[in-house]
Amino acid sequence: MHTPQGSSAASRQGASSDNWELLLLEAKPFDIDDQFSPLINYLIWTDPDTGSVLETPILVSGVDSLIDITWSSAFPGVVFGVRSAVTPAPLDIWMIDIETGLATIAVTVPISLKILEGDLDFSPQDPNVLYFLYEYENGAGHEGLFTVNIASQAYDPMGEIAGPGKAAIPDFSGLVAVANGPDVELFIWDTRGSSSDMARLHKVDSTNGQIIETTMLSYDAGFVAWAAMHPQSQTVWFGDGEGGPPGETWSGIISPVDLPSGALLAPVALSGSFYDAGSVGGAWVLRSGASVPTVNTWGLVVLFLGILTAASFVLRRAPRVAIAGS
Ligand SMILES: [Ca+2]
Ligand SMILES: [Ca+2]
Repeated sequence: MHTPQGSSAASRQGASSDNWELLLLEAKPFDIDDQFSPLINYLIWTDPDTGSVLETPILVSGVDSLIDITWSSAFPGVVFGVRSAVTPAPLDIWMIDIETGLATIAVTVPISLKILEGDLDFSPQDPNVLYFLYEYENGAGHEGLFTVNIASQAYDPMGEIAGPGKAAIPDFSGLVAVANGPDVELFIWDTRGSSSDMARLHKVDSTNGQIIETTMLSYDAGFVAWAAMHPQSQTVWFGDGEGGPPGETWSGIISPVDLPSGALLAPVALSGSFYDAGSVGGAWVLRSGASVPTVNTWGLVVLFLGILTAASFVLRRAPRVAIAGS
């Protein structure tokens, strides 16, 4: 169990009245110019109203240098994360226990990239399907997208994000997957929207990574490190790493915005000693003690029944095959 820390019972109650809580990921020591040194990660339950730490930060073990986290209703009790990679190597999707911080590999994706930063989000239509937006060369504008199904391990590389509205040297960061009828639309920030440092918000086709629509924002989004939608309020929060040119200290601002306009609502500064580097990842997590069958659980049941059916079919067929061959 966690020890309440740094906030009043009243604000704790207010922040968690619907059981959706904001879990941030910090990476220490974070230096924008030297991101390939090993980073120590912490999971931090955060009050979005005040920006304060709610409970004792949880040290992540089993992996280092995680750059983002996200949560799925199919896998209660854990968040999924990816780490930066100094040398191209198959990319592991990690599963991190939200109570203990212990990380284990969920899926290894057959992609070899030098990954700097990124953001994750699960599909609102299929809680097994994970989208990953990745930046794989510092400042060179090479940023791509892939999906992986955590249950089946099916992998779909979409390659680079492309289309009208893309900046000459884009810096894509911050990803949320939003339902639009049966479809999924991806919203992605481009923090190099113009020479005046204003950001762009792209709506992207979730099937091919093509930009559908671009909105020029009227504010400096800083260095967007992550974005995550509150499932009930539909408000999207993003973590603003820094407000100035690369190399500045991360400011640690979290901001709610309206979609699809991208309008900025009321930014909140993270506070407390654990936020000296801001947040590199963030997720809204449903913390509930209720034991509810999940899609993943039912998927395993269906798989088991399928194996039994197939086995009985093969056993019934076997004698006839032997007779036919003799
Ligand atoms: Ca990130
Ligand atoms: Ca995200």
